[in-house]
Amino acid sequence: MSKSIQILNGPNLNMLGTREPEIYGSQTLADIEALCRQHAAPLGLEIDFRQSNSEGELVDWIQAAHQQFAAIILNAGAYTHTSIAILDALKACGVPVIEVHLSNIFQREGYRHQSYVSEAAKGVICGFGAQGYLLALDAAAEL
Ligand code: CA2
Repeated sequence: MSKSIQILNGPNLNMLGTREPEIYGSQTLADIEALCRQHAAPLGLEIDFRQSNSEGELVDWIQAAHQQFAAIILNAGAYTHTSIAILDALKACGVPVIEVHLSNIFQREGYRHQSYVSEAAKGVICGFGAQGYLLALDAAAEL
């Protein structure tokens, strides 16, 4: 039976490909989802790929991940730097979390250097653009 991985994307990531390609690349979120599906299949992984601009909806999905998913790959967008609610949900859900960012958040503004998600994450991948999601799938396959 193949294992299922939940890939969650936070606010504004639905806008990828429309602006700031020098920071986030030119691929859309749909392009990234297609790449993830292609990459996951030979690893024997199924994926559930979602995006929300709402903090509460992300918390709901994380709460529901318990006993459904082998891992969560999370790009929480700007909530990374602000959301104790997402951190609490991640800590409680009992599912290993891999944090992903398209950009290298440590090369950017100071307010992006802090991640609340990292406290609950098994590992963090940032700065590799869309490739970071694929690296996270490789890591999830090893968990
Ligand atoms: O680098 C990442 O993946 C981020 O999680 C992306 C977030 C940012 O707030 C984090 O600090 C780092 C923002 C995603 C917004 O993406 C847009 C793309 C195009 C147009 C508008 C927003």
